Amino acid sequence: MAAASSSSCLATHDSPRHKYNPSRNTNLYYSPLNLMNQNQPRLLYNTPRCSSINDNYIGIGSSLSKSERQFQPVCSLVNFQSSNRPRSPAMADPLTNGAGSSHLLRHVSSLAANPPSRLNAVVLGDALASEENDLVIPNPDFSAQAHVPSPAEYLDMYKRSVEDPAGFWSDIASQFYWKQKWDSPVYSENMDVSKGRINIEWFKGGITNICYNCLDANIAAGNGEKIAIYWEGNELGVDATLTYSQLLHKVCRLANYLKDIGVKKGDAVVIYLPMLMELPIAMLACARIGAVHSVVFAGFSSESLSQRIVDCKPKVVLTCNAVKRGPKVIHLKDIVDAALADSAKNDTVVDVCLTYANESALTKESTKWVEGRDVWWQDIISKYPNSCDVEWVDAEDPLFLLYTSGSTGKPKGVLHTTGGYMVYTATTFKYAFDYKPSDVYWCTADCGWITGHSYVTYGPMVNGATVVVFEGAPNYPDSGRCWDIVDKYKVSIFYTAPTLFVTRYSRKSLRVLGSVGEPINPSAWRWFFNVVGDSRCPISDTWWQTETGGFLITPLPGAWPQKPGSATFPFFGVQPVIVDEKGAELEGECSGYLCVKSSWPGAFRTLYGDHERYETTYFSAFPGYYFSGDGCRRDKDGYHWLTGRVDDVINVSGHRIGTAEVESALVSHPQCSEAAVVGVEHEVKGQGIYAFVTLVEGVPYSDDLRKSLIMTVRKQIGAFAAPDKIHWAPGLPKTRSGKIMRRILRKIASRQLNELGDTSTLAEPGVVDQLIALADS
Ligand code: 6R9
Repeated sequence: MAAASSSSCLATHDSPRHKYNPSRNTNLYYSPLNLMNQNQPRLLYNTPRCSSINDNYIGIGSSLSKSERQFQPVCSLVNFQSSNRPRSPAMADPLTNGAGSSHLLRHVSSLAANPPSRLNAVVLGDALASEENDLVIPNPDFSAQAHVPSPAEYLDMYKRSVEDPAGFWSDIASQFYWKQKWDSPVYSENMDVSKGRINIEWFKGGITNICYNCLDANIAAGNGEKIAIYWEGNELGVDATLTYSQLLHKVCRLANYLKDIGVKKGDAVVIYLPMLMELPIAMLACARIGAVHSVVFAGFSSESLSQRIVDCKPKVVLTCNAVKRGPKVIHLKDIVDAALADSAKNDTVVDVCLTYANESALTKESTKWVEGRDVWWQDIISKYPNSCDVEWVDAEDPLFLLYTSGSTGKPKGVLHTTGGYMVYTATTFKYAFDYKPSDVYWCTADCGWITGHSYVTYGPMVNGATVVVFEGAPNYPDSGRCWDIVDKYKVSIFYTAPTLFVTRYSRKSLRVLGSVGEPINPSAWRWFFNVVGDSRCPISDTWWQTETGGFLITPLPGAWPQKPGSATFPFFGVQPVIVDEKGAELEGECSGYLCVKSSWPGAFRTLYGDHERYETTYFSAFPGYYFSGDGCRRDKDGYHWLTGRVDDVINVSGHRIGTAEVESALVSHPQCSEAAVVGVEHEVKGQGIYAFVTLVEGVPYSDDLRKSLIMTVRKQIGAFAAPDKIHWAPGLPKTRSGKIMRRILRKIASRQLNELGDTSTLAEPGVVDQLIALADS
C-alpha cells in the first residue's frame, strides 16, 4: 500500500489477482470438479430456481445418500425456516428497527430476516450451479448444537454488538480472568485522521495476563490433565503430547530463565523457531513475564531476520540448531549466526542465543557454536523451577510484534496489545469454528504468521482447546500426510489455506473446516466441502489480516447458508463498508475497496516505532475508515466476496510479500539495474511472483544469471519469495513522471495482450512491444 494516498491505491485498483471473478462466471461446467462430474446426472444443474416464499432446501449432510440427494427435486426436502429456531420478536423486521439500527445492519439484515424468500438460490447436494446462486444450507442437526444456530440469532447478537459495543464486549470479556476490571469507558477510538491522532484502546485499566488465561485459568477449571498439544514431528512415528499442566511447567521454566537473564516487562524477544512445541512455549513464556515477542517465520533469510532484530533490539534470540522439513535439513542456527553478525554491524548486539537442540535434524556436536553467547536450551532450562509468578499487565500493554510486508521495502512491525486481542481471538475462535471442549483442532499455519499466533496459540488455548502442532510438510512422506494426521488425532476442526487443498484423501472425525489466506476459488471450495468434508462439514472461509488480529468476515457454521467462495458476513462488532475511489460508501450490490468503520478489540494499535506510517498506510486513503488494502464485492444477498489485494502486495500461498521487497532484493544484485515485480495467477500458490528485470548495460542475458538473480531473492528474503519467472526487460513501461505502470506489466505477465489499455501516457510506448517479444525468452 505504497504511501497509501488515495491516488496510489486508486492507481492499482486493477488488482493483481485475476484468479477469479465471481460476477464473471456463468459457465456451469467451468471448474475441474464440474468437469469431473460430467458423467453424473445433471438434474440439479437444470432445476428451475426456487423463488417462492415457501421454498425448501436440501441441507448439508442431510440423511439422504449422495445419489438420493442428486436425484431429489431441489425444492422438496428441508424447510430451512422451520428447521431453525423461531425468530425473536425483535427480529420481525430489522430493517425498520429504528433509524440507527437499520443503518448499521443494512448489509446483513435482509437475509437474516427471511433467508428463503430473499435468496434467489439454487440449492445443491453435490452438483452446483453458478456461484452467486449456489447455496449450501447448514444441516439442522449441526445448527441445533451450534453456538449460533440461525441467521436470526446471529442478527440478534450482531445488532447488539454494533449498537452497544461496550456492553457486548464487556459481557464477553467478563468471562476471562482479570486481576482488576477495566476502567470506563470500555473502549475509546479515533479512526479519523482529520480529527487528530489515530487511537484505538479497549479495556484500558484492566489488568490481566494472556498466558494466565491460556494455562492457569484452564488448569484451575479442572483441565490440567487435558491434552493441550499433540505434536507431530516431520518423520512418521515421531510425536509427543503435553497436557495443560505439563505445558505450564515448561512455560514457567523458560519464563524463569528469561527473567534470570534480565528480560523484563516490555522487552523484545525474537523467536526464530520451526513448529516445535518450543515455539508456542516460547510465545507463552514471553507473555507470562510481559515481554514482547517478535516471532520471525523460520523460512526468512538471515538478512530479513537481521532487519527485524535491528528494528526491535531484543535481549535474546530463541532458536534451534536445525529442522527437517520433508527430506531436507535446514540449518537454522547458521542463519541466526549470520543475522546476528549482520545486526552487530548495525549497532545491535544480542547477548544470548538460546538454542534448542533438535537432534533429529542435527547433532549438538555438528552445530556451530559461539562461546559466551550461545546456550543450549535443554541444558539450562531444566535447572529452573516449574512455577513462575505472572507479570500482570494492562490490557493496552503490548503483547507482540509481527512484521508484515508493505509495499515499500521495510516490513511493518504490526503491534498488538493484550486485552482486546485476547478477548477477540478467543471469541472469534469459539464462534467461527463452533468450538466445543471435545474438539481436536488443527490449524496448519506456522506460528511465524499471524494465523499461528491467533489460531494455533492464543485463541484456541484461551478456550482450553486441544491443538495439533505439526512440524513437517503436508506432502511428506507423501501427499496423504495431512489426512493421516487428521485420522491419527481424530481432528474435528481443520483450518488451512486453500493452497493445501490440492491433495486428495479422506477422513471421518472432521466436523468443521476452515480456510484462510487468500480468496478460495469456488471449485476448490466445492472440493474441500464435497471430498474433504464429505458434504457434511461447514466451511468457515475466514477473511482477516495480520493487522486485524482475528477474523473480520467469516461464516458462522450452523447459522448461515453458505455460498462457495464467499466469506459471507461480518463477525460481531465488525462493520465492513465498501467504498468507491472517492471514499463514498456503496450500498447494496457493489464492488470496491474494503474498509472497516469503527474499531474492534483485536485491531492492531500501531506500527512499531512508526505511528505516522500506521496512520498514512491504513487510515489516510479513506478518512474515517480502516482501509484493508483488499477489493471486495457484495452480492445482492449481502454476501461478501474478497477479490484480492488492490495494492502492491502479492499473496503467495497465503504469505504476503511486498513487490518492493522482491524488487529491492533483485536490484541488490550487481548485474541488475532495475526490477519491477507483479503477481500472476498460480495454480497452486494462488499468486506467483513474476519479475521484470533490466540488466546493467553490456551484461548479456543468460540462464546462469537468471538463477543467480533468483538465488539473491532466496537469500535476502527467503525461498518462499523466489520469483517464478524472470522476464528480461531492456526497458520498463513508465509514465513521464517515472512511475512504473504495473497495470501494463500485469497484463503482459498474464498474457492478456489485447487488454493492455491506453499506453499513450508512457514515456516510451515502444518498450511494451519489446517486452511482449521477449515474453518467452
Ligand atoms: C490471515 C492472513 C492478509 C491478506 C488479506 C487478503 C488475504 C486472508 C482471506 C484473504 C480472501 C480470505 N486473505 N484471508 N483473501 N479470503 N479468507 O492471511 O493475514 O498474512 O496479513 O494476509 O490475505 O488479501 O488482506 P495476512
